[in-house]
Amino acid sequence: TDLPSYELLKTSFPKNGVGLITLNRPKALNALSSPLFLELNDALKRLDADKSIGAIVLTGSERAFAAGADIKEMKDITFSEAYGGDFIEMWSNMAFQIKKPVISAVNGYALGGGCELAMMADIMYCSKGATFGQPEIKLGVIPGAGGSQRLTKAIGKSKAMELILTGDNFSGTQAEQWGLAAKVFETPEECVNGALTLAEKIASYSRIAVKAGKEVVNKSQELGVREGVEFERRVFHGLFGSKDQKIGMTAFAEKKKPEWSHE
Ligand code: CO8
Repeated sequence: TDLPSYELLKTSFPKNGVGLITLNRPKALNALSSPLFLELNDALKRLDADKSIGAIVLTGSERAFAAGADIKEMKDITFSEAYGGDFIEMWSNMAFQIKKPVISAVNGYALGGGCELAMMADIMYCSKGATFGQPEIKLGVIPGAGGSQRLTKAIGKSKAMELILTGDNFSGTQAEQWGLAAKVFETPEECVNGALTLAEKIASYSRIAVKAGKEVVNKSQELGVREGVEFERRVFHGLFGSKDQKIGMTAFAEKKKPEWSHE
């Protein structure tokens, strides 16, 4: 596995089949500038295409996952520039183009676009002391990278409305209680380790089955139950054309450990 070296990201491969991306713009608390997003999208795309990788972990520092979109970069843009240039559109790549599971490990501030980026991941882990929020209302705007949709789907309308219209922060403990995060950890280090362990487990399964699992769960966010169940069944049927379905079920019947072909 070979990634180019980035200016605003660190990348590493700390466990089997796992790519770790660490946002690395410490002086601006990982504020999400366009150059940072170009690098993030490049790294995600390369890891997604890399056959040796089964899952991706995205994290920041102990102090900040990301303190939001870069306010200084966007403060002077006009409507024409925003609309004409599809401002923010490329921020959605992680949610809509990456097929491998992405796990966000959130420590410190995850505000505005930082909270939205964390929510774009397939699974979120956080530490108790993480600080989440959608403070855009305080800047005279609203969430622009999916916050109003993903937060509402995750925690319900009344609470999401309250948070988005007040700009109030909430903690990692609350994020887990409300179901926004799948797990909460005592410390930032445990949070990142927990995410890496989870990623390694996912990467140990058939890539093709994991890809299908991600696809069908995500469809549940868009389809009604009946259409969703029908979609799931089609994908399930399709897996009987994969080598790994034969490998997995044969190994079970023979009481062996499956050796996945990922095909
Ligand atoms: N943009 C640009 N610079 C930032 C940002 C940001 N979002 N957040 C922090 N910084 C910079 C500060 O300006 C400061 O720089 P400098 O040293 O040059 O003055 C440096 O980071 C350190 O920050 P502070 O000195 O403020 O650190 P504190 O510990 O005092 O405070 C806070 C930390 C509370 C996190 C504070 O920095 C803060 O309130 N930041 C802004 C949070 C915010 O409002 N975020 C939402 C931004 S709007 C947004 O995200 C819209 C989303 C639209 C789409 C996004 C797509 C993903």
